[in-house]
Amino acid sequence: MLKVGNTVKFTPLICAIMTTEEREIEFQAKIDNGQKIEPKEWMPENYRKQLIRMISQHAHSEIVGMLPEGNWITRAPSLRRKAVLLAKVQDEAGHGLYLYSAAETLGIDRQTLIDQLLTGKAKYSSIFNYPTLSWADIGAIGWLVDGAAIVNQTMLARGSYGPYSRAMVRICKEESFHNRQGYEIMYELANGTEAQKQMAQDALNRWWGPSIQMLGPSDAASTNSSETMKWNIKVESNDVVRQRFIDRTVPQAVAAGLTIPDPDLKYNEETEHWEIGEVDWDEFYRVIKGHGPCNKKRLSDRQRAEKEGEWVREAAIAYAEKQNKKMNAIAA
Ligand code: FAQ
Repeated sequence: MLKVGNTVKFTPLICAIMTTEEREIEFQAKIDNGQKIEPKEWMPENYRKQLIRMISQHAHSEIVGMLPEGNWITRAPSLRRKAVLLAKVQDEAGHGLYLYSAAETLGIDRQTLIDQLLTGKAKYSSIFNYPTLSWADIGAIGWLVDGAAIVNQTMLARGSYGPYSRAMVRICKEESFHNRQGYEIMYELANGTEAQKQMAQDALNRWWGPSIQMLGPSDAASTNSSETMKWNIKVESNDVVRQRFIDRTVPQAVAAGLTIPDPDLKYNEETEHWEIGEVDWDEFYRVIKGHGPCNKKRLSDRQRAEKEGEWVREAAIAYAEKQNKKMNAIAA
């Protein structure tokens, strides 16, 4: 193993005669040294598998996540709100596309990933299996769901796999805008008429628990963390990220005049953290096993969209082939 400045390097000749065990040691040294891993570099098979699992799950979440918000585009209360919501939903589609591209750098094609979603083999975030019952739910999603996503993803931006960590940088900037628009909706409702305030509080009551759960099971129950953290795919644990989200969000609720729906919530002066009551992990596991309020609808909506979009994909391929032929004829 050569160390040049702060970089761990191996010559191709040395790599060719290294055993798998030696390669794993070299790989771990790069990770521990804070180096990014790029697509063509050697990586343990499980590192590749873990990344494909996580990145594709993330991509599917962005795409399925468009559905609950899309439900309100035609019913947004003003033209400004409609334009903002349209832009947000469009951003989520863009995030899905970057993330599928990042997953493809690991040697899996997009259609395989999409088929895994459509057949129910791949997971997507638990949070998108809840209905958006009122306009305030759009505020709650931006404030809480994007808020939780940002806290998680700024951590993932420090992760070891180059294409994924770089995708996180841009995604987080856009999520920041999403988060502010959501908080603005909630703040205005909370400071509006009594009925509007109640609508905002009701949305917070329904979305708080699922937002806490979406950051993954407790560290003790997290089955992938030992691998994902050893390889810096995640650089902080689920509970650490969750605590940061809680500490950031509780004061925002107070500032808006809303009440976090947790009678056990209290501030610990010593640790300087907000402590919450029991998380409903039974609900979390029920939802990720397919028994949440909207799991069936979300999946059938995506299956229908795939079928209805078939002619667009066929037309795009036919057009690309035609263009290629034209270019080849010019070049000949
Ligand atoms: N939902 O061992 P761990 C967004 C599964 S994007 C469903 O702790 P890990 C943007 C997990 O897969 C939101 N399943 O797992 C937006 C594993 O099962 P498996 C999505 C979950 O990976 C906003 C099992 O439980 N973000 O919101 C969930 O080390 C608004 C054990 O868990 C990402 O995907 C869950 N919530 O840590 C869009 C970020 N949590 O796969 C539209 C990338 C856990 O072994 C509108 N992912 N599971 O069968 C991550 O950071 C990680 O995967 C964690 C979980 C932190 C979510």
